[in-house]
Amino acid sequence: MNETIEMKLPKDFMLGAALSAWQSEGWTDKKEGQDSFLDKWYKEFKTVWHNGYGPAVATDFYNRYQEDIQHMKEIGLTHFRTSINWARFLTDYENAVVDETYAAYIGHVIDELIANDVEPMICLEHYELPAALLEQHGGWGSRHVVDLFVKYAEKVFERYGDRVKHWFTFNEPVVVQTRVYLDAIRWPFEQNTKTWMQWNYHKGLATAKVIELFKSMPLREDAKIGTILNPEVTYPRSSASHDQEAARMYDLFFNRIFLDPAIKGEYPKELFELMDKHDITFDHTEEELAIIRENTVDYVGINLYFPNRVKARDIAWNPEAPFHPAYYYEKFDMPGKKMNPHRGWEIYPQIMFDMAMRLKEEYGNIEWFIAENGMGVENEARFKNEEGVIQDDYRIEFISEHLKALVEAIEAGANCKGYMLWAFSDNVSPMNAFKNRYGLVEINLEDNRNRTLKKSAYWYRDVIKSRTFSAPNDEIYK
Ligand code: BGP
Repeated sequence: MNETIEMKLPKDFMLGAALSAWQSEGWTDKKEGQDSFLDKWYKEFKTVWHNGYGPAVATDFYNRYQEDIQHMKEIGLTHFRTSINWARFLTDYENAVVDETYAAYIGHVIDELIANDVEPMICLEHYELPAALLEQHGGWGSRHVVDLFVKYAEKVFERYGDRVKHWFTFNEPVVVQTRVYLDAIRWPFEQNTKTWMQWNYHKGLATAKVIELFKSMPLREDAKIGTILNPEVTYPRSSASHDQEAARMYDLFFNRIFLDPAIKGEYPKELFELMDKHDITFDHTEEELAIIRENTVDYVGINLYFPNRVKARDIAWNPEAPFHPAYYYEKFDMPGKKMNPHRGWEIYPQIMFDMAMRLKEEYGNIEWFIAENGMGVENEARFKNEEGVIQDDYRIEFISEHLKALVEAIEAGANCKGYMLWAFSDNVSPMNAFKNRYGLVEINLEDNRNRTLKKSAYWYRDVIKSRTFSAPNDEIYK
């Protein structure tokens, strides 16, 4: 047994949980032509979706949000983060014609949250790019799609800007194009590094343009806007300079490409040099770069689950292959690392502390919070007790270790304002669907998707109430 230590959380520290629209709501009332990129991928290439589950029903949040919000209230979540499904919010993307049925549903969800003392946090895109815009314009490869996103954002702010305080442009904007165009491991399996880079840039530009719009609109006075990023804390294999360089390159291509424009308003100069060298420079104008410079975020949400470990390449990059940033690094499989075997992710709470110090030292100690962290575990039903409650002590340990590292970072001066667990309830992941369960609340697929709180939900409730928790004391983060 580990020795434990009592930890105290700051008084106003946000303690909530997250979900997204497409991973929870299901397709009730969805109209023809309202597929998102994820819906389309599910329809076109179902074989890769675990046991055939996907966004079609998801957790049926659309029909069951009242019940779910009662559970949020029972747990005492201070905040709930989700997204609005762009593909469903409009019936005509070019002219931003609002789907009144879907918009009314979103309005009800927001009102119900507020009435139950759960502050909503709303993200404008959690991979819900309309499939029609992918087909007609190449998705985020198109400058026109950036403008359509701004039009959509305007409609959203008009409807809910009086009630919602926390706004975000994207969730993990690097992910879709990295899986699709860079690594080509997801439908439609089209490798194109330049397209990857263009998507990265247009999402950065879209964030700045939406912020510009946000500042011009009459919203709640205390309304704030940010973006939710997933920079990976990247550790080099060794202290040798070639390994250090590999980590620095990874960081430039995957982390700084979003962190720098969002927070500092500019791209690293070196990134432009590298893009030129490899002929993948994104199309841009000086005017657009000025918009990025002048419209930085109020705060950032950071999704952080696992460390990234790299080393210098042992084998030279295949000169015939299209350029990939892996030209500069290889993944490093560290012997002895602690694993969550279900998700295949390393467990290393030090990432919380190290990310916090980085934001403090390199990004002006901007306000931020953990927008996602959590543990996906397969076949959790085996951990049920006689009352049918999943005894997810592993999740409680995971959260406490990570929260402890965060509290220690705050004591060391980090400007971290909260922690959102992924996820409020079990939900559908891209491809893995319901395989790995993340929720405080179980969704029982064998029994009409009924909800049951897990042990972690009661534990989290007590943490939120008492603002204290006990954590293993075998590591001190510094
Ligand atoms: C994040 C996403 C979430 C969620 C989570 C869990 O990257 O923002 O939408 O899915 O990861 O990961 P996975 O679904 O791959 O298990």
